[in-house]
Amino acid sequence: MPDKPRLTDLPEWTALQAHANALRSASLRDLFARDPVRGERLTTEACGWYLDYSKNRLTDDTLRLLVALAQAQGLAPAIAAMFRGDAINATENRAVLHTALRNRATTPVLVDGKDVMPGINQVLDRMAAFTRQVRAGAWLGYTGKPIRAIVNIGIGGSDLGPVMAYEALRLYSARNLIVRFVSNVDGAHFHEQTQDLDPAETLFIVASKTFTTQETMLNAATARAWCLRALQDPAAVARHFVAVSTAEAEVVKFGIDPANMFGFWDWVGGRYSLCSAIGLPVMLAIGPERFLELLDGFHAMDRHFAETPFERNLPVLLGLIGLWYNNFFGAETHALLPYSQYLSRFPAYFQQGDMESNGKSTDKQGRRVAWQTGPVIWGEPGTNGQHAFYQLLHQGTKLIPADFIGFTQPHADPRVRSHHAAFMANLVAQTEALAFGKTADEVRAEKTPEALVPFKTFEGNRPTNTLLAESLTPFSLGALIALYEHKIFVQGVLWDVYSFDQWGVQLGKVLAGKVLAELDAKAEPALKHDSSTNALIRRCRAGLR
Ligand code: G6Q
Repeated sequence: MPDKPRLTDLPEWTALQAHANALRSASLRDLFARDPVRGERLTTEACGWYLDYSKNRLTDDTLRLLVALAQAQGLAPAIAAMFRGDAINATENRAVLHTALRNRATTPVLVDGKDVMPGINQVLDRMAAFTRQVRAGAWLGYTGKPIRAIVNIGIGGSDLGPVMAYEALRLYSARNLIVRFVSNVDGAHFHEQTQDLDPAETLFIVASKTFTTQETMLNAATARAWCLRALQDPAAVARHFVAVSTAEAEVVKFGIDPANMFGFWDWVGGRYSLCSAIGLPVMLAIGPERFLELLDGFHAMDRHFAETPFERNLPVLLGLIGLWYNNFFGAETHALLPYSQYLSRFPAYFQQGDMESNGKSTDKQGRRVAWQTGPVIWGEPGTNGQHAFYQLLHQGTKLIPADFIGFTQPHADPRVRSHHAAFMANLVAQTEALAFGKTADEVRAEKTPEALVPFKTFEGNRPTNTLLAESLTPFSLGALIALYEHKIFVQGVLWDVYSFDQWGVQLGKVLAGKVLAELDAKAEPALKHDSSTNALIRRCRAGLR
């Protein structure tokens, strides 16, 4: 069979390149002047989210050409293959079915000929029953005290999603439950997250797909020792530890009763696992009903993604626009700027989601790609970011496309309702300033001394998307997360990379094991690394002794 044509050899790619060259000097000022309704036309809405993509350096032709590229790269069959449960994670020979986890319609989804939906719903029911017990104070610790604090121990995909969603949905959370997260193997994290807790009232969730991750296992062992030092009986583990994992044998080996284990499956990738039992701390915080609303939001966006023509499909549009700057304008990074303090961990969550998925340089045929793949994803909530790094967005030499995410309705707390106009004014003003800047003549018209004019001029033409929903609810959060998950999928298909493996994480894990043995060795080990690594190991050994 002849090799699949490379992305950059496709006529659709060449057409985009020519189009990009023609459009390179176009300014958003001109594009808006030419079309007075551009800001209403280049918008679309789904699942409660309004997307305004008019402040991008593109025309109707750009979108037509980008959609043609998506079609040439087989985006439609790729979407169908994911939802159908094909083993699209080919390097690990696995299906990719986070969409089944929130398939609220419960239509059958087959993996190896078996419907996975009954298993998914059974785990959700068990999570809900457990959650109700804990929240009602009926799940008692070993000494008979109800649980007051939940500590989730996990890292990466078993931490970032729950942390982000817990923060995002604080408004909906039970305020009498303390919910904490320990991820870092730096002992300081465990120390700070537990030093004010009482082991008799604390429940640990050990969340690890593999149950072999070094950081999580060390933190879990420390938690168990801390608990048993206070409670003095190994039987206490059953009341104070539950596990979320795919690896029952490892969970048992650790000493957790399988009756206290909530399972998931190898077709759920770590960074896509929030809707699985990995979401247990979120369910404990907000309750089962709200958790199901979160899943409903995910599901609504899944349906939108699977069923909507590309031209009006939110994840497809975000994916294509991102590719436009990444591959035709040399943009190296992409900023996520939520105007919501509750979404403070959203950029970090999708930093992993995006960079671990599309930070690849080998195409699906095993060849080195000849095009740019995933961008660096970063960001902080507004307005804080405005007083920190936005200077570079406005006047730096780099092109940084950015997504502004906000909510139109004010916070429910009457004391702060009046903040919202000021908050949203900033969001809107930033996108306006980035797009249209300020010309030298406009600066002069403000009677600015001539020497200062170049410094106070803003080129503008900095592209942004704006995403608005009415309010941050479990449903709108679910839809937003699914939107970005599918954006990543779209880009992975177009760049022809496997988005659902993460071999790049393995090398460091293996080497850390080797170095750990050398740090722990009683006798001076014969170090065979390079001179820098050897010297660092010797210095660390000296500190450890
Ligand atoms: C996510 C990655 C990675 C993983 C962690 C934790 O997609 O695979 O972040 O989630 O390494 O792994 P465990 O859940 O197996 O502990």
